[in-house]
Amino acid sequence: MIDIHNPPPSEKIILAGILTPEMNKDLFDEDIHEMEMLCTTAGAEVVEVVIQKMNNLKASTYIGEGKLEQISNTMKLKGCETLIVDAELAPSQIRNIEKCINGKVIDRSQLILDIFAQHARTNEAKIQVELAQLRTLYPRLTHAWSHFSQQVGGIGTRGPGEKQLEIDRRLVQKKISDLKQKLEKIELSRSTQRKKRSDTIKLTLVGYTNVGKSTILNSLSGSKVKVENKLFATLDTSTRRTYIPGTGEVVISDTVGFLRKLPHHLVASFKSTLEVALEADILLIIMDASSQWIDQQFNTVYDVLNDLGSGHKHLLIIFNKADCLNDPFTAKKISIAYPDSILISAYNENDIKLLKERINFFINRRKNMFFSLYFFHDSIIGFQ
Ligand SMILES: Nc1nc2c(ncn2[C@@H]2O[C@H](COP(=O)(O)OP(=O)(O)OP(=O)(O)O)[C@@H](O)[C@H]2O)c(=O)[nH]1
Ligand SMILES: [Mg+2]
Repeated sequence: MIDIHNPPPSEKIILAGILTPEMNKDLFDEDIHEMEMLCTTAGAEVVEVVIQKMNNLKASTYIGEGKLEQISNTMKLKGCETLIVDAELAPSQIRNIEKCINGKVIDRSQLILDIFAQHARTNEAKIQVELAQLRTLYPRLTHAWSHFSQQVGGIGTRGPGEKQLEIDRRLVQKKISDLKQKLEKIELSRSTQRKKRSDTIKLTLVGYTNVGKSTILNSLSGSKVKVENKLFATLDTSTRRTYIPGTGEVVISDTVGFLRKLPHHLVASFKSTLEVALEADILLIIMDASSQWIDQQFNTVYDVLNDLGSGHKHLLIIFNKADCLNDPFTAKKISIAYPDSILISAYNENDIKLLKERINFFINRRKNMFFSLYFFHDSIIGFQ
């Protein structure tokens, strides 16, 4: 349990990334920038960022040995005990790097899982995070087991070490299936609640993390969902009712934010939460207008929605943080690239009024489209 009144001193870390010729330099820079934000969100202080350009990744240690020696020296000099690597590392790579630097190694998935574990508040979020952690742990146990049996292998060598790992594996499997059952129960009671609201129009806010989804939910509905300048502040679906002039009462849900290269175990565990997006009549995709990586972030959101099977939904794109734009060209560029979008600041009352008008217009246009399709369909039937 984290004591918020006496937070632990921040852990000093070194962040490392490898740039190979086939990688896109812009995306790589975005990854590193995101990793720095993730480290800060996790409570770490990034003492140095080390980038190594390599033609090929090193299979055993991912990073070149010379670079690891340099990292190890810097860690000693600056009093760091942890190296965070911007990659998905195999368990053997983690072990090998740890040996070289004589310190702790964390990869991108572990870092994100750690943040999720810190931010989980509700029972459901805690179960989802634990499930993702166990799913990540499971192959590491399997690996340790196969590594052990390969080395020792053969008749007469099946000692307690192997048995212990088998027991651990079985315990993890049992725990995973228990947690899945608990989640299914929670999901069942949520879907019963959702059925009760089935005739009300449902809007869901989706988007990259830290773009202002919860702030917009608060501004639209007058609620006080937690807002923080941190990645993954929201892990649970908060649903609020609000009134849209011209439309009437609607239900709006907030969701967990997306990130490029989210660990797939995490996406799998949070699937039920994200499935709210599937049930929405309209998806409000929130974007950060001040981000340098608008297109990449939009593509990530769109890909996750497609994976969930809701990419075809009615989408209204909302560019938030208009107050952070320093030049008029960005607004112009956005309006050309995303012609049906709206640019607002969640903190500007007038913008929120305009947003409600746009939502009303969007809902009515959708209704009209539905009716014209219905009559078109009817007239074809009548013609036959
Ligand atoms: N300047 C400015 N800041 C904003 C605006 N909207 C939100 N923010 C800030 O952006 C940060 C993130 O806001 P949230 O509402 O927590 O973002 P989120 O998308 O819900 O983030 P996660 O739940 O972490 O995915 C907070 O510091 C907000 O105060 C805006 O229109 N302008
Ligand atoms: Mg949020």
